[in-house]
Amino acid sequence: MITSSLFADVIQSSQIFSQNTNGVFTPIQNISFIKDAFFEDVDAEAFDFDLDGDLDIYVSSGGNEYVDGDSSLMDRLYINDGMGHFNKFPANLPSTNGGSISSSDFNNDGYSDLFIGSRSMPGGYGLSPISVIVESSPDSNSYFKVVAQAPIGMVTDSQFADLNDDGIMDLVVVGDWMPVTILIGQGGNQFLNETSSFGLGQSSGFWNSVEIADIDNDGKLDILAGNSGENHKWRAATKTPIEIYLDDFDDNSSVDPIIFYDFFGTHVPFASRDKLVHSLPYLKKKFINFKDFTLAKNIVSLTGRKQIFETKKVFEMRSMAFIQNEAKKFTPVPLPKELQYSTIEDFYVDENKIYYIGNYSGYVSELGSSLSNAGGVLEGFDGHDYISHHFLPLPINFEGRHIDKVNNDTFIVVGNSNESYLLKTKSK
Ligand SMILES: [Ca+2]
Ligand SMILES: [Ca+2]
Ligand SMILES: [Ca+2]
Ligand SMILES: [Ca+2]
Repeated sequence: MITSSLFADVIQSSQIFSQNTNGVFTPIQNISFIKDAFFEDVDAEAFDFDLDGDLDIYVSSGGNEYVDGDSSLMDRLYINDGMGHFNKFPANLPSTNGGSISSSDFNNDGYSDLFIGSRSMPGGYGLSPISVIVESSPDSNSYFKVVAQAPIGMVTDSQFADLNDDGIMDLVVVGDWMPVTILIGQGGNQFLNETSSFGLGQSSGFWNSVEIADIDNDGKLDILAGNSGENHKWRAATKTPIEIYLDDFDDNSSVDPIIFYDFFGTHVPFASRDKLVHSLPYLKKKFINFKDFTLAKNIVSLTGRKQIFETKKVFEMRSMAFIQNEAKKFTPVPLPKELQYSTIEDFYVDENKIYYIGNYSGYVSELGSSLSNAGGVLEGFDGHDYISHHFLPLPINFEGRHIDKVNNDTFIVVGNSNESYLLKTKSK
């Protein structure tokens, strides 16, 4: 019988290794299926597409080398034959670029439906690609029907849950340069963006991961959101956000993202004079030397442009808990300091323990790497205090992307390369 865990399912079905009995963690050999499904910026979701009792797997594709609509970006659906063999299903699926997949039968017809979040537009960093909500109907010719689409943001993760406890599934979506976004289900295939009314209008961050759980055990669902953390060149606060300005500043028909951030109380461009002049040659005459350049305190004095096509802000760099209160608003609570040492890429909540994994080395070189905390376990966190924190026994530079429970005392951590680890909790 297939369990509810994708990882457990994949491992059992592929018979990759027998149960680990001695070591604390064991590297898993190169597993083509996991590699296929989980390389960076790509997500997979297990659900029973054909209602035959086993889990099938939907995989989103990605890669910045492809343009939108490229067949390499087409998502894939693998049907489980019940014996653990997965066969590619010949359906015409959306072509997304990275992002996040989540499933839930939100319209209650028995078939699991999907949110397919897209992360980026090739060649258009900062712009929001289209994400879609699709209704699954295996009996029809099209198999999947797009019921909603919107350029919601640069999506990295998502999760369905009934946040407001009205019996209808809701959806939480996070990503880069966007708030923790709340889409409240209205019944059928309708969702309404209620981010602001839930108090999250100013929650924009570089969110990597989201997990919904009742953190403080009061019966109302709360949100854990993994961000860049505080060990980062950039700082952000409500009054001093990081800003990205998106426009075709040199009129060559491509978008030029320009970032400003707060450097010890001064709003400064992130790119150096040389880099900016290289991408926007018309600035060369304006900023002949570096001293001229220090006078560029905002986008208007830098570019001379008063109307900007699109501006996005980040107010929060810390990984956070958002605790739902009686008034159906979320109160932001920064996670303890150990969880701010690095990016947080995934969470797993298990009774009163929050497992998390992190690290990220893919930033542009000016930002350096975030490789100070591969992961840990936070025990007894109630939205204020916690009982203990332990680091997971992972290599310090390991870049985990997914953590999941395999069985009672074993977790699997999948990395961004071929390396993955099994972690066994110590028996007491
Ligand atoms: Ca199935
Ligand atoms: Ca459905
Ligand atoms: Ca609901
Ligand atoms: Ca709660």
